[in-house]
Amino acid sequence: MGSIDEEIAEIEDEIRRTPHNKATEGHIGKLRAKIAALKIEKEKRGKGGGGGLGYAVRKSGNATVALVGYPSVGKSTLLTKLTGAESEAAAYEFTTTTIIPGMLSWRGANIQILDMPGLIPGAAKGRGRGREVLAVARSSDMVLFVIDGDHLEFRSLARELDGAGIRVNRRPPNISVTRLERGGVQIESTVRLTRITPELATDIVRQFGIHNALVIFREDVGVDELIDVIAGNRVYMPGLWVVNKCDLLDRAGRSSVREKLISVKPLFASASTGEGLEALIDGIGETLAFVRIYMKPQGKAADMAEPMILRRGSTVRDLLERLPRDLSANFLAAQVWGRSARFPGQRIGKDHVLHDQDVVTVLIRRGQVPGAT
Ligand SMILES: Nc1nc2c(ncn2[C@@H]2O[C@H](COP(=O)(O)OP(=O)(O)O)[C@@H](O)[C@H]2O)c(=O)[nH]1
Ligand SMILES: [Mg+2]
Repeated sequence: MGSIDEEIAEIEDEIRRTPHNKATEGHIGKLRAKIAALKIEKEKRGKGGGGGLGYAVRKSGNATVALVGYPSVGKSTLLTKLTGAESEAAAYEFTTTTIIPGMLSWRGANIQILDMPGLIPGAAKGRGRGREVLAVARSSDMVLFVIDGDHLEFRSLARELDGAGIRVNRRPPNISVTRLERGGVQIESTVRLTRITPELATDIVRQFGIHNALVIFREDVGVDELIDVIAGNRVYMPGLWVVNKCDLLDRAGRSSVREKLISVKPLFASASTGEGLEALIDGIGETLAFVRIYMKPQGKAADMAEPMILRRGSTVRDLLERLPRDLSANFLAAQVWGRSARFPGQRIGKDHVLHDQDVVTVLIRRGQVPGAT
């Protein structure tokens, strides 16, 4: 407990009491910015007590997926069915939260799945070890939301993650904020802004203690997006929704659930009967969007048997991180064949974005002897 928590609670209370309409929009926006600024302040002071990162879940495999859902929807049963991981055997404990990892293999990629204690409403505020669970979700690559026919409050589940700065299935807003020495807060935009006025944007920037800055909006976004950009500690990741226990739903039940969750297009599965699990695994793999990169040692044939697995959007730099150190340390350039190449064997640098099934040769500085691989 501290005065910052109290201050935040008071402002949240004020937001609840204020009727939401056009006339109060600006005021509420400023209050939300104030809360975001206070949370940053709290993190700075708290360090460790603030529920930030630092929970030692050992990530392994090519990507990590966090199972997120209310208690008893079948997360642990799903983990066992998907990965064969026995909860008891694989359990490891830190603080009072137990995170159980399992590993799934999908088209050559190893996907780590983390089973976690159920979230309860208020988790983002620290209820029910919620902060620890959210910290683990934050450091994952994807969220798998698990719900069942009795727990369809999917919006509140998503809101818990949102409160922890986890943005699921959203892109980082295209706004740049450049701090300046003087000149006040200047708001510019390359598109017409319909959801925020320059005056309100200025007020929000100032709430964060920034008094001189150039802010450029390159898309038509609102207060929340601006706050996200200034707060800066948001993470963006894909998510997928699965309605477990579909064996308990008859046809009418399923269509009513599908109707209610239309905005998140859930998959249906049953950890008990196994129905829908194959499709769920494909859904997870496709959502993670892997690319396979085949390595071709200079002057030799490419290794088409064991690709390097990266995430879509990865660059040569990301690839180098996964290769033996002597290759990255002596990197000169790379050559690429495949979809990302303008012509076969194109010479590329570290920022080049690789595509699925590209073939890559790493060229190293003269005089260096390449090691194994
Ligand atoms: N009918 C049915 N029951 C399930 C299914 N999956 C899990 N359960 C049951 O739901 C209860 C809670 O499951 P558990 O995996 O512990 O849920 P968790 O709290 O989300 O980890 C257990 O009694 C499971 O046997 C399913 O697909 N169908
Ligand atoms: Mg469980």
